[in-house]
Formats: sequence, C-alpha cells, structure tokens
Amino acid sequence: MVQNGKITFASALLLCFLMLSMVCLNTPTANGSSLQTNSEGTPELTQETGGIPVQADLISQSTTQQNKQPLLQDSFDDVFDSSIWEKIEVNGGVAMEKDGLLQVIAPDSNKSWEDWYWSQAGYVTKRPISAAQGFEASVNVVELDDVSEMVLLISDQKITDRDPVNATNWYMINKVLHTKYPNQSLIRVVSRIDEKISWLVEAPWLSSTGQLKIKVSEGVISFFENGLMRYSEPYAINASECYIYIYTSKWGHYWGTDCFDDFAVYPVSIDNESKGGQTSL
Ligand SMILES: [Ca+2]
Ligand SMILES: [Ca+2]
Repeated sequence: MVQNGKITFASALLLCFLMLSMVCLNTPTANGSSLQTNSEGTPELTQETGGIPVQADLISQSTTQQNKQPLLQDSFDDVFDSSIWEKIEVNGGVAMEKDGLLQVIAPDSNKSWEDWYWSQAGYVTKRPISAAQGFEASVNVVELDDVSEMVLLISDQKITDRDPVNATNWYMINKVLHTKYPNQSLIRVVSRIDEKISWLVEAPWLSSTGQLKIKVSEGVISFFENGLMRYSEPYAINASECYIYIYTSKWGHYWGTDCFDDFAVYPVSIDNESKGGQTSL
C-alpha cells in the first residue's frame, strides 16, 4: 500500500507539473500600444517536445554567393559605417561595434519579466533595397545568451526610435532566448501585413547561434535558420523597396550584451538559379 501510495503521489506530482507547464506555455501579452513579439496564441507552441523543425524536408541548398557582388556588406570591424546604417537605440539599448562584431547591449531594467520593460538595439539600413528585383539578406548570430532575441526583419518603413514591429508591414525571423521556460528557446517567423500579425513558424531553434536569412525572389519570400528553410510564402508587402533591420528586442529581466557578425545583402539572379549557369550581374 505504501508503494502504491508513493506511486500515486508521484503521479499526482507529475500531473501537476504537466498542468503547470501547459499554463506556463501561454506567454503573456505585452501591455500598451507597442506590438511585441510574444508567443500568445501561437499554435506551433505545441511542437515544443517534438524537436522537429517546421518544414524540415525543405533543406535549402547551400546558397553560397561567392561569385556575386554584394549589394551591401558589413563585417562590423569596429567602425560604424554611416553610409550603410542608422542605429536603433530605444529605452537605453545600445548598438556598438567592438572586437569585430556588432554588439547589441540591453540595459538592466531592474524589473521583473512580467513588467514587460522593452528596449531595442541594432541597425537598420540607411537606404531601402529593391524587393522587386529580389535579394538575399543574411546575418550571423554569434552570441545569444543574455538578451531576449536576435532579429532579422524587413519592412517598407524605417523606424529607429521605437520597436520596429510598430511598422505597418514587416517580416521577421528571429532566434528567441526563452530562459524562463527551460527548453523553450525558439526560432520564429512572424509577419505583419497591413497591421495584421501572422505567427508563421514557432519551433525549437537549431542553435542559439548561426545564420538568419531572408530571401525575396520572384514574388516569394523565404526564411532560413542556419541554412534550413523554415518557411516560404508569396511576398505580400506592396512597396517595391524595403529596409533591412538587425537588432535585439529585450524585455523584463533580460539584460547584457550579445553579438551579430557578417551582414550581407546579395542580389538574386533568376537566370543563375534556374539554369545553373554563370550570369553576369
Ligand atoms: Ca567582424
Ligand atoms: Ca552575452
């Protein structure tokens, strides 16, 4: 009987834990008017135990761009290039090049996670890129262990004084450090078109580090994490040009310094891709 009692008690504990886990998965929503990239209402959260990347069958072919001239490129060699970038620094966030990296620094807000104290730090391109002609924008996340998330975002609007997700139209892919819930570190693909947010992918990340890439080609936008295609759909921003953002957006008790490196934007060559031949650009 004692043995059964122990088993029953352990089962009850396990059940309580599972129920608590389910409750915890419902990430709270940010207050106020600012749109934030929380996970509320995202059905993909149910995939947390599977560890199977969304659309894992769509492994991207290695899109090495060694034969193409980049439209933009920065390896962040300690000097801010004002011909390429403008800074996003909101609520004490700081973007700074150091040690050959773009460091994004989030202040200690001295508040709890639930207080939803947000800050942003990073870069946005000074000039827009032609979405009509297509491009591949990529950046490496080389460190993510302090701030909340590392974001690659494109938008037809340039915002530097608020969270860029306030823009009316954007697409993003981001790695999300979610240490409040163990094993809930995520890769996300999210869009906002005409103010309507769509949570397109939310799945366990491949790694805290690695390349984020957005490709726009022939009216299709595709998102890659560490070379794995996570999602693809028709490109829906009406504007013919877009700005490219790399930044962190942090909330609550997250603070510290994390790093990007090796940003590049390449043209896409339709002829090159379809024929596999050499096409001058
Ligand atoms: Ca560098
Ligand atoms: Ca760090």
